Amino acid sequence: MPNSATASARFPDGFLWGAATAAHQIEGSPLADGAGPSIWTRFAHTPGMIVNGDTGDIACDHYHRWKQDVALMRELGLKAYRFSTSWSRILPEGTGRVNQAGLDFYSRLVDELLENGIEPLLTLYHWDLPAALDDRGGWLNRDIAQWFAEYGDVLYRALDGRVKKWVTLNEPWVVTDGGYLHGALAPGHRSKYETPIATHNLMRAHGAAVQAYRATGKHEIGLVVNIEPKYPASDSADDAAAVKRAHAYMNEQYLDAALLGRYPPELKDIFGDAWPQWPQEDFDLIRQKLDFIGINYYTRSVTKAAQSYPLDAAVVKQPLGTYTETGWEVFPQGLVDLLVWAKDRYGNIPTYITENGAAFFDPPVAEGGRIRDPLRIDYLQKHLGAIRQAIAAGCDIRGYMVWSLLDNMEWSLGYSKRFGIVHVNYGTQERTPKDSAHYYSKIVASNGASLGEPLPY
Ligand code: PNW
Repeated sequence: MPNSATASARFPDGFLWGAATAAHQIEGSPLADGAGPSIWTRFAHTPGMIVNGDTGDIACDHYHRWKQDVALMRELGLKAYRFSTSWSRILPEGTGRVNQAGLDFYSRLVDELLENGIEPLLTLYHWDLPAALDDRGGWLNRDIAQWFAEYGDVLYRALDGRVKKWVTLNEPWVVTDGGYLHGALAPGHRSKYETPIATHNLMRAHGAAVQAYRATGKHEIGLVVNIEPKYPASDSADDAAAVKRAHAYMNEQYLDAALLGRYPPELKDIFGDAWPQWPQEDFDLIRQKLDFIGINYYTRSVTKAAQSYPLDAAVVKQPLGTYTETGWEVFPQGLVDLLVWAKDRYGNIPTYITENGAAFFDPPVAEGGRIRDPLRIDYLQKHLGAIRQAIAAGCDIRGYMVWSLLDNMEWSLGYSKRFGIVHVNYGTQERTPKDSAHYYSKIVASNGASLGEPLPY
């Protein structure tokens, strides 16, 4: 049995090493060249919604610096790049008229990636819904399944073949929990009644976009979810029940729908009279054959029964735990546990880790342009070790995308948290690879063999 501490254990041949970003978080220029506004353009311009009043208007200016950013990826030796397209750049009204200039931006980016030997992984929806569609009800309108499939179809026709790995949605749980239940993310609603409807329409849209892909696309398409394993705070029956609720709500809800064609029964207990009955034909649409799943992993939570809305569960902070700057516990074993759980529950579907990474305070750029970020290196080393353990346990893990290539706009936290392996100076837009980028680059070049070497600190 390969052991996570074995220096020589490489990853499987062809393992896809890369980095991830999302359109709204890095591009800037959200209204350039005929693009329509998205709900994030609107949300960020609503006073009080984002830390420090930050917006995505400039972000990392990737909209103008994409070529330089691809060159940077090449210097780091990345084999893949996961990014998202902005729906309202391509369809300013969300449906109907195509804005060719928006489509061309992504077409050039894809060409540049391919010329540099970097495989593109394209996510259709990373949270920036066209504002024009939000005005028509957004994720609460059942028609959105067709709107989303139409948007997907425009991209499939333009890019399939050059893009061979497609993702429908990024993290539907965050879209609904943040956007429709607690209101911390766009569009900022707070409704227990809307939440299951938004979830269901996201999943219908996912199904419709996969169906549309099968009609024109020739490669692979999947779904990306965030999974946060839940562990009980005690051995009490109440805490065990709280863990079951939290796990069903966050982890099972979306994969059960997409892969098993149903929702877990705990959701009815959580949402009570706000939980609708859906027709069987909806599940026939939602449940499509997927070529892979993507899993985003950041942390676990230790969970106890507590009065909370609507879950009746709370996270228990670990006195001996290590926490990142977003308050997330560093817990690599959770990644092993969840990958084994997913394999056992859903069958061994080819899986990519589509996001994993950490926000830590970085010191200022030192002489020689060096940025020392030992905590991020430690985080990466431990989580890659966890992936190797999961592979040894039989999980079909095909690749890893670090979150994130660049420091960027961390949604409602604005620019206050830095997840990049590359530092961005938002004044000058200068990019400086942190020590973690050099560390990761070696891992990529050695297909994981350098993971066993002593850390550079
Ligand atoms: C992901 N949670 O979001 C997103 O896909 C990225 O865009 C984001 O920048 C990154 O993680 C870091 O936050 C998440 O509360 C947001 O469990 C919240 C959670 C998980 C993922």
